[in-house]
Amino acid sequence: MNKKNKIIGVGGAGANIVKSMNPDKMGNMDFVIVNKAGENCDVRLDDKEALKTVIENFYTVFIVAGMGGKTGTLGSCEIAKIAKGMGVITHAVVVLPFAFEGQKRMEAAQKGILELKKHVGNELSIISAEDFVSSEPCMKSLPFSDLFFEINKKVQQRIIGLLT
Ligand SMILES: Nc1nc2c(ncn2[C@@H]2O[C@H](COP(=O)(O)OP(=O)(O)OP(=O)(O)O)[C@@H](O)[C@H]2O)c(=O)[nH]1
Ligand SMILES: [Mg+2]
Repeated sequence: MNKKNKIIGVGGAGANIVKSMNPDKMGNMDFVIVNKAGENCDVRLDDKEALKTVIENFYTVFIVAGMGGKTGTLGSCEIAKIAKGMGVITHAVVVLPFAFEGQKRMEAAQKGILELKKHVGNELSIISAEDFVSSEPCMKSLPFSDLFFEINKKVQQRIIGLLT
């Protein structure tokens, strides 16, 4: 059988993570960016019909987002719910914010994860930006943008791990 997979990047972080991926390393993978109105994307989160079309017929969907903002947090739950309802195998790989982004953002992220778990259950892979950076001493001196670059790579590696 010709397995098909799709990565759906949701929100700003989801979009950046998807754009940073190397398709040559991802096998038979399609990439879609979902974001809110006014943001550059393939599908808008409020276009429910388009969202269903994106999910339809795919063997496995990987939802990717940064937690703690609005679009990625709410959107990943919404997409997971639709995908599960359609009987599609659905994983979510999400990133928890840095501590310095504030308590409010972290709480929103944790709340989002609890909600997401309702839809994807154990198929949830969480990468803590804070833990990742503090576990690698060489990261300390890197600028913010490079940290995101490293985390984006980590998300890609997680998905590759899930594929094999
Ligand atoms: N890995 C990675 N994480 C990011 C990036 N940009 C933002 N983040 C993280 O993702 C979290 C959510 O940010 P965004 O994705 O920009 O937020 P959003 O989902 O678009 O939400 P709204 O814009 O508020 O609707 C942030 O708090 C950061 O921790 C990125 O390029 N890569
Ligand atoms: Mg955004």
